[in-house]
Amino acid sequence: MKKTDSFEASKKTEDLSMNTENAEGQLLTSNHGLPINDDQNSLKAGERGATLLEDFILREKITHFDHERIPERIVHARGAAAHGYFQVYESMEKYTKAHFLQDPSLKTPVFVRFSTVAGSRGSTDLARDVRGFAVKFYTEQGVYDLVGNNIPVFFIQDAIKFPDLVHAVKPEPHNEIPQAASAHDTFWDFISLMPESMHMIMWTMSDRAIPRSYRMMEGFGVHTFRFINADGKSHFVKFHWKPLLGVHSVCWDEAQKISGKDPDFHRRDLWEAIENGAFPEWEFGVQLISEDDEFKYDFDLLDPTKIIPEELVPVKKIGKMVLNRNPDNFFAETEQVAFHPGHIVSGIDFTNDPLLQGRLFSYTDTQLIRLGGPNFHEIPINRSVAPVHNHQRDGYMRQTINQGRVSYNPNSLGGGCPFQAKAMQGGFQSYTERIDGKKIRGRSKSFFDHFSQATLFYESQSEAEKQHLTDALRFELGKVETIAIRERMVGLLSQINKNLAKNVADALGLKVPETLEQPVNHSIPADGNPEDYQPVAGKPPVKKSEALSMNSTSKNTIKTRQIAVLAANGFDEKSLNDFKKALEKEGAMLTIIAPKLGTIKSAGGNETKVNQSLLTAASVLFDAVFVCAGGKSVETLLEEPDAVEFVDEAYKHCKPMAAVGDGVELLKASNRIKKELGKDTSLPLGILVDKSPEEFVSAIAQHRFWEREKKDKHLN
Ligand code: HDD
Repeated sequence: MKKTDSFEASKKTEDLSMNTENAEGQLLTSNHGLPINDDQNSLKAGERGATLLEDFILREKITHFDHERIPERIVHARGAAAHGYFQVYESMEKYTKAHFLQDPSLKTPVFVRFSTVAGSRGSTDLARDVRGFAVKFYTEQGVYDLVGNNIPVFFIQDAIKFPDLVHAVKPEPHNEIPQAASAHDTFWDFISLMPESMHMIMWTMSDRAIPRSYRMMEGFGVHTFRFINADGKSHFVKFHWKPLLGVHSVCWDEAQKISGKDPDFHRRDLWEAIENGAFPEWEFGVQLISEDDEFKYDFDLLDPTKIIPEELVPVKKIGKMVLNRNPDNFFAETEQVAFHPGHIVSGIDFTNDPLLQGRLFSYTDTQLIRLGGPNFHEIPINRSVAPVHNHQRDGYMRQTINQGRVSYNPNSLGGGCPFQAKAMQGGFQSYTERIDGKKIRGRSKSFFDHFSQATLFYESQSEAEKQHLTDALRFELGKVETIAIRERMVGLLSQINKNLAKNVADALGLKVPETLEQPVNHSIPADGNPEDYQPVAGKPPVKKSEALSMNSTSKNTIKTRQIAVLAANGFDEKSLNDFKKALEKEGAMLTIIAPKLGTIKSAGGNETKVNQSLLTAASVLFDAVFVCAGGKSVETLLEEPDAVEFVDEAYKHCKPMAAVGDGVELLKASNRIKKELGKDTSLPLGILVDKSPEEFVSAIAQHRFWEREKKDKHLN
């Protein structure tokens, strides 16, 4: 029995089981149930003869194969997903009547898909990119989709700009280059003309865009939504997912190398954690704002390029989500799942955020082409566990067999069924928001402060994070060929932080203009007066926000961390066993890496299984390195250039490393480490020689020792 089977079968799992198929012990058949006798040869006219058109078995097999592919998602094509459940901590009745947020004993099944945005289905997981974080709740009142990202803001303020944004970031249309990367001219051309994207750019250039794992990312609903309670009272709400493992990232050099060594790194990580029973968990948080406070802030709650700093409105944790089951079939579930921000339930409603309003159109529309017609809600993974009764009929691939002659409302022949649901029966009623205004194509002036929250984000980062953000901009703009685009970007960055602009400009061989002119907003109507569309200088809502820095994330666990153990014949068994015991007790996973596969013998003659050879393993795929003691073992490793490179790279990527006894000699074989070890008697940060396993556990929990990196002089 698989570990995951032992978990309480959710309602959705039961529902899916009606469509699951298992061929174990069964005969091979055609799609129509005919047992097949020969699946090796087509039907021919004579042994060497031509294949006959009559061969319906061949034709069925090839035809089905020819039609196996569906269009990939226009964005978020690359993804991985898992099943799980959500449970609220206490009733949220005061704020919302949403059924799944009332009863702490209720487990609502969920299906969650994580994704990158720009790359195609087969692209690398480690692209510098936003990550999608889409949650489908199968509630007793119908499907609720929270279609969010791992970044709380967006590039643009109005959905009408979405096709432009996506065309700019996707591979360039003339040569389809580059794949899954924003580091090219068309992306930065667009961005440099859209000052509203600056806050999001700070996030996407930060290490948040290269997560260590899907399991170590935050999620955000981005828009301001509404909670509506049973009395019809509304509160504005922002949604958050906070991972229990903390928020962690890799560094850019590592990300690029992982892309080669294991492009499925995040997909594999999620899959393996669940198979190993280390179920990923997130707390669900809400920021609640009363209706009366709609205009209390300097920014507009409807503007999706703004956050509400947690210092102003704290995140109230109201529940937990656990992912405990991998999909049975990638295509049927992960590929065919169809999310839509418009799938909501009573107790939750939209606001007039113009980005959200456009999304409400786009998602159903895209599923119609991607999944081939209007019945995609019947595909098992999309099917509601709440019963579905209405007068919608027919269309391609209809599964439901509706009985009776009535498919209209009102009707008397069907006794008026199905009945409209009263509010008390869960019938959805839109919030009766008062709207007074002229019909205009335009944007509210309250959306025009494009820089203050970008500044807040930058200034809330730790030194190391600022350095990484600067380096990311240097990299991305360094790949841009058009000098004018780089110059425009330096101009925009100087509105955010002068040192940031200077440090980026230096690397690009540019100068920051002495006098900082207001940047021109090119995103204006043809007859618009440019004066009316210039960004306004706002004040950051708070000076610094700790929640924006990954440095302040929880660093109290090493659960599921991957530890590389370097050893060869002659290793010291006791030191390995001591470390293994202590690390595994805390939930870390050890991989024994030796020059060759098979087994290695300890100095005492006992054999241990090798999990990977130096050929298949790579330092970038691990969180920390342990070098075993044992003179002969270390001697063998020293002769292996791959072993030396392994520790050298782990050092470069600021990972915790431990060596016992002669193991330190392998560390010294790396020039970088030798130089640092030689500096004074104290060891460089995160390097533990002859220390206890417990000290290594604490070091791994720190994730990285960024202090080892070279820093720019002017960072702040
Ligand atoms: Fe979107 C997919 C998240 C703006 C149009 N979006 C998609 C997915 C996520 C998001 C996570 C993948 C869902 C899955 O795993 O299947 N999108 C966002 C967020 C946005 C956002 C957080 C801003 C706050 N999106 C956005 C706009 C539009 C779209 C403004 C169009 C006007 N998004 C789509 C889409 C996709 C999609 C084209 C592609 C595949 C799909 O819907 O099912 O309709």
